[in-house]
Amino acid sequence: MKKYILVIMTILLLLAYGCAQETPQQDDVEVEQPIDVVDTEADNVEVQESVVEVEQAVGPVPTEGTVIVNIKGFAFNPETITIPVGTVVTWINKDSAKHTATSDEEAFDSPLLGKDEKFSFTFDKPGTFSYYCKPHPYMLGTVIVE
Ligand SMILES: [Cu+2]
Repeated sequence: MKKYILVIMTILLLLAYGCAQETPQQDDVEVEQPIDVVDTEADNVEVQESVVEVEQAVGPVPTEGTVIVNIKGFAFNPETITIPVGTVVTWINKDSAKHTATSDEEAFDSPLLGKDEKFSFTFDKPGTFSYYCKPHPYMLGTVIVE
């Protein structure tokens, strides 16, 4: 019987390990779940189901889409974008000068972005979001979320 438990434990460890490799962000969840169901063969089946569930849960992060706004020549490009709710906007600074993307209404605020640095924000509410660059307040942009 002890041998049997050892075999199951080994299988579980392998499962947990394989899972952890695919989804490194969710280590805790996957490793903890199998541990309290080690007793019988029936439980072994349960464990495999729960591993599958976890994989589904951490599958592709919801990406309705990503829109890139380049910061170049002291301007946001494109200056105005219209996106559906749930879209991720990523600003990429292409200038050697440092810039920010800072919401007028404090909905979002990037750190100072150096050259080729990025900042992403998910727009999960509809509305019109005006923003500017802190060091260069004449740099203006608008995100319209529908
Ligand atoms: Cu700027």
